[in-house]
Amino acid sequence: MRTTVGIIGAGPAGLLLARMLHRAGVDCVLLESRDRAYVEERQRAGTLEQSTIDALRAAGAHERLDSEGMFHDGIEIRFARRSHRIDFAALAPGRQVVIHPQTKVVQELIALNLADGVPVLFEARADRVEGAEGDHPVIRFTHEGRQRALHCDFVVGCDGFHGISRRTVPDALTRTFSRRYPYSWLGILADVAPSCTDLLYAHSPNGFALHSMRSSTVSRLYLQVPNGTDPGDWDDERIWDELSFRFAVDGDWKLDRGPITAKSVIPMQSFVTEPMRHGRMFLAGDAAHIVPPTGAKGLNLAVADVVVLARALTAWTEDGSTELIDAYSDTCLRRVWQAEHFSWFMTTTFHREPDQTPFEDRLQLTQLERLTAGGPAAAELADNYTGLPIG
Ligand code: FAS
Ligand code: PHB
Repeated sequence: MRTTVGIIGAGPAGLLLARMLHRAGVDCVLLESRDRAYVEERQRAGTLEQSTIDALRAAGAHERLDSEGMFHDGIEIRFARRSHRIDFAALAPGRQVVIHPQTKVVQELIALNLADGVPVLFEARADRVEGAEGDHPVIRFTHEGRQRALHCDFVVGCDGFHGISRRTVPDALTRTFSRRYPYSWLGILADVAPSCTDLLYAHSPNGFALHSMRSSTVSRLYLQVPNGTDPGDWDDERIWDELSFRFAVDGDWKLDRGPITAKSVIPMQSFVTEPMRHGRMFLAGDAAHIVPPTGAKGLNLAVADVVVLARALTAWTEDGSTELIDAYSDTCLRRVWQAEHFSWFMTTTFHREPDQTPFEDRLQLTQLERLTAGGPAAAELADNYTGLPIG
């Protein structure tokens, strides 16, 4: 097989890149190791920032977003039994976020790519990338029990944190930066209407909790738990009791309960690899960086990477120019590190470390007071949360 751009991974990054390249007339082939049903049903992100909304609209991949998405002009922050709203309309005029699950984004992008005849090969596992240092890289992959080769001009690793593409880069040529957090999230899906209008982030003496949603009848909630927590140790009543404690606020608000239909524990890690390029292979999305989900940036960073890369690969195809290709890694990393900092900031402000001291408790409360006082700290939060412009 031969193509201009060989893409590894049919997550949001790979699927959106394939659509943008196809619409720009650039040939590509997308290899995905899992089957279509698995990829379409994997529960993950839920919040899209303005730049992602804009990118999906520009790529003609917004029909379900605009018809099913739950658009929000703010978030709620709760601590010390008080609630505060971060008003995006006032602090980041013209920018919103939308609750639109990653599953729906992926489903729409798969349908659009297949309808346009973009070669998306499911159950096609990339085993290694050869010749990335030269002008004709090859992806060796296994599909339908056969060893096959995809000859490319460029390879893009959109294969997530556990994929193979990052490992193709020699250790001596890469720098990695990482932090693991001493806590995880227990995430649930529940058949109950959300008890809040906007996303609700709560700091409490027992730790962090987040109330999100998937529809007017399905809620998505998370609570901080110790690393290594077994979801089986948390029955519905224990989960709802603990969430009610963490969301407690003066007044008559209460957390509505319902049957929990899914439970999972999500570890928290910050990670960046530099550079995001090795010869004719580029890394995009979780293959290059991950963030703790507190800032809702993971999916959004993946989108921003491929928007930058699609422009660069299209320019090369049109006139052989390499300026944008050569700038790809630095352009993306500037924004990646902004999002890494914001995600670290949100995570360490809202979560209680296992050995946290009373002094650190007070620092967190002081930081939360600054964020909710409506001044520059609130503006910076709104700016980051609704998404910085894509470079
Ligand atoms: P993805 O990991 O989505 O996709 C990579 C794809 O590559 C997968 O389909 C995989 O099967 C495929 N692949 C891997 N190796 C391959 C190989 N050798 N050959 C072929 N294909 C291969 N972000 C948020 O903003 N908010 C959240 O709440 C949130 N929750 C998360 C929960 C979990 C459990 C995880 C793991 C992540 C979460 N994230 C969240 C982050 C997540 O949404 C990612 O940022 C997003 O999926 C990144 O998209 P991609 O870079 O496309 O990678
Ligand atoms: C979600 O809806 O899954 C979600 C929302 C905001 C976050 C993390 C997850 O910060």
